[in-house]
Amino acid sequence: MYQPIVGADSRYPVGFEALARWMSPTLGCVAPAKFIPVAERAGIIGRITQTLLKKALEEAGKWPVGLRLSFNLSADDLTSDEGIASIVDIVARSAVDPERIDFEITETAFIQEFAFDRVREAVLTLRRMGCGVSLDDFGTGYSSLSYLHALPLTKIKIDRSFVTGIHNNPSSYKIVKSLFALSKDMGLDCIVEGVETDAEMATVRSLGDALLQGYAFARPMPASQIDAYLDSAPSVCTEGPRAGRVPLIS
Ligand code: G
Ligand code: MN
Repeated sequence: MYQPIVGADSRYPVGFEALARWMSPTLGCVAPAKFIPVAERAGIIGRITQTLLKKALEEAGKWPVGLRLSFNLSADDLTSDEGIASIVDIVARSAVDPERIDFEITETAFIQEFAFDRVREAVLTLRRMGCGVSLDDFGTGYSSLSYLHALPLTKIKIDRSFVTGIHNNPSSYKIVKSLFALSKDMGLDCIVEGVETDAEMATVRSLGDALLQGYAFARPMPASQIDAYLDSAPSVCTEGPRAGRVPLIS
């Protein structure tokens, strides 16, 4: 599935995050939070990542060239030599410019201490290819700031736990406000995830011009619905290098 990420001011989609779903014949639709950890323990996450990344890049190749793809990586992808080599290979073979891709990583990638140097190397490799790297679920781990300090990241994604009810929760409000300032000072883009209601949207927008994602804009959708979504979404970006409508190039 693909969920749009939009500009706070324009609500213009700037890209989509690819989200894994497993349609099981017996269990129905299984959420990634359930099956990804199982796939990691079973040692098959590398193959799942490869399959999903190929599919996502194939789809992204049909989008207007101004739109980016965000893709979630798991700890194993970042800490095994084959994992990162296969990702580099898939990106290199795809028709999508690496500069249009953001890889999302979470702190769980660093749970084992020995993994830190490997993750750093992996992030550097992705950056050298021209890809962006975002720290996902920012603020929920034990040492988000250490990772922000030590890794060459390009974006942070503020976790939805700080966004839920932000309009009447002063500490959420102050945390998000401070994270906006922090990301700006560090030259990082900032994505606020999990924006579900108009009240949350209005409060987040009052804090600055970040990128937003959540049910308030669009739920994750199958690739087949993206064209229709782009036709109905705010389609004229008035600011920045993509001002004006970019035609589909499929
Ligand atoms: O960890 P990560 O941020 O990548 O997780 C994304 C998950 O959150 C996806 O499974 C997606 O379906 C879900 N999601 C996306 N938007 C919202 C939202 O506005 N509210 C909630 N509760 N979940 C969301
Ligand atoms: Mn994510």
